[in-house]
Amino acid sequence: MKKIFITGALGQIGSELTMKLRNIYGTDNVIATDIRKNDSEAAQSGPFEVVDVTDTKTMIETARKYEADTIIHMAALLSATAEKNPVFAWNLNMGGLMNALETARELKAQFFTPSSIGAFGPSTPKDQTPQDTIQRPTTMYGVNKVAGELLADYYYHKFGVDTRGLRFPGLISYVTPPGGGTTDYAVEIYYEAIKNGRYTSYINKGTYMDMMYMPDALNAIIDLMEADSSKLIHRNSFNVTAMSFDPEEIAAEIRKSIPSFEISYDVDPVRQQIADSWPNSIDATAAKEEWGFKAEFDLKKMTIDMLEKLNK
Ligand code: AKB
Repeated sequence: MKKIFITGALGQIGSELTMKLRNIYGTDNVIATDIRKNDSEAAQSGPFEVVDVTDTKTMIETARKYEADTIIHMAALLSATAEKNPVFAWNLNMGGLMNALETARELKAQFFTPSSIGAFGPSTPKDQTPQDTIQRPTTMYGVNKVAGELLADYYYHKFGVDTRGLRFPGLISYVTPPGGGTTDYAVEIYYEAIKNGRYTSYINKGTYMDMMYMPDALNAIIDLMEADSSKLIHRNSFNVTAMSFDPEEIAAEIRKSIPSFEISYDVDPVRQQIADSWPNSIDATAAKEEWGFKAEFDLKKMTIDMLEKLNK
């Protein structure tokens, strides 16, 4: 049985991933860690340790204590927060990643960390962005993600660490809200639709970005980690996506369930500029071919599920 050590386990992805992994691999085999403990299920339902990812010694010692054979490194600042404090973002995102990779090397563990559509930039082809293409991002988050993809490749080639990764689009979930991302509007809109019947979007109409529903994102992580290593050509990091829409399209979909729903705009120049530098839609063919990536939820199915779950 695996022994999985997760950083950022109380974050947007980590909190749901921890619970799903505990269901599959057993509660005691999934060690959740984060910078602080809270009352969430992920923190309370099984092993939990306070770990600051910039502290190399504590990370390695804690992972060793549990004899971890898999490191899932989720702790990171998202795009909009990173833009507000780029030096801190570099130190946390790159320092944390380096420590997590070193932990995997020391323990001879398998390794996963997410990249993002943020690893692309204004000179990247915008539509059906290929797996292998120009990556010259103009945000600190994007710089971190490109460097992270390369660093994970380096650890595979140089030290034989079994590193794997996905370029995630915006992730939508009704469980733990995201914080500090550019794609967060696509989560907030559902909460506001239920609460107030209206939403003021900080992203302008006509701005298309890739998105995915959290259950598909969690399955993608697990499927990639379980995939036959010899079939992986790309490893770090695969384009994955389930849908691409702009604020008007998601609003129209919500209106099918809440006909009076209204959207208005108060564009945030910082997050709009980030969104404008990212692709409209990415091509996930490599992920489909190399390890069978598949997404179950499109915009319609996700909207029905989100509204139903948030209504409860
Ligand atoms: C963000 O908006 O920063 C993230 C991402 C797409 O990586 N959701």
